Amino acid sequence: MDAPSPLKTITTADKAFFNDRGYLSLPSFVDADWLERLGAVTARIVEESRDVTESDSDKFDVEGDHTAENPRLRRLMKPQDHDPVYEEFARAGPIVDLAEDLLGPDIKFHHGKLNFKWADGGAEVKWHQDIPFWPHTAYNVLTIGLALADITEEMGPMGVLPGSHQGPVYDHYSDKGDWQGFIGEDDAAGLDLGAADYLKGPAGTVTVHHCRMVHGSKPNTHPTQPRPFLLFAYSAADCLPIMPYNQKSDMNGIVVRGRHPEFPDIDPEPCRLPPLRSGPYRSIFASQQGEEKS
Ligand SMILES: O=C(O)CCC(=O)C(=O)O
Repeated sequence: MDAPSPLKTITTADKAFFNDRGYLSLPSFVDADWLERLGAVTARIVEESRDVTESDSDKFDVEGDHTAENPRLRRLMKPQDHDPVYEEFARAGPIVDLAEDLLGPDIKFHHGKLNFKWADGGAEVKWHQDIPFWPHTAYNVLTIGLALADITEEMGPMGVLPGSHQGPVYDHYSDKGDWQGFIGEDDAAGLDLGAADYLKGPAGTVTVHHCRMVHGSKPNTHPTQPRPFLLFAYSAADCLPIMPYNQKSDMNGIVVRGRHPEFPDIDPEPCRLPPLRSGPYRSIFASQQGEEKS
């Protein structure tokens, strides 16, 4: 008889897959009760966005043609600060057990976002890795995504390049030395983008990607359905952010599982630092599209 799994949410084969390929896609991971609660809050947030006329740096990132009659959200920033249901999910939802299975017993929260990618053209996310945006002392960092609605091929599902977390950390600066927030053409030409796995699935599907994973997504071409994808990043607690947080949040750096470590984990391989920000925070959508201000 097989020994009982020491893991709470996944099989040892899932964990081996994550270690080898750098990602997971877990259909039906989140139950109907959580989906209903998160869906109700999200519907309320969309209603609230009707009063918004332009993006701000704290809550709403909207497309240029967002209006009260036709809301077009790109992102709700730091959802954990804007409603207790998102906060409860980030602090104590089933994804924290999943983070523990992959990172170990002591876990720190890093940041959260809800990427809407609106219907009928919602923006692409160019190929990038996460860690150059928020370097840590080591690479035991991952992001967990939850599909709040069914995500089909035409809705711009997140694509991951299997195994790329074991490759280099790419430069996310332009040839002129400006921060661009995506992997430049020359490096991208060397990637086998045809091997990308696009993580589709019914509402409740959870994805995990390692902080060095090369990933991105195409525009949402569905005529009517946005693609609400809730993302929370966690690290092993001894893996510490090197730069200031991109956004101030009540949950920045809190230990959501286990305890604060005695010593940091320090990986000898450095990651080029992003620039120190002097203006308001801009989302990845704004920075990749070269918008002056979000
Ligand atoms: O929303 C997506 O498809 C990708 C999200 C992502 O890579 C990011 O927000 O950093």
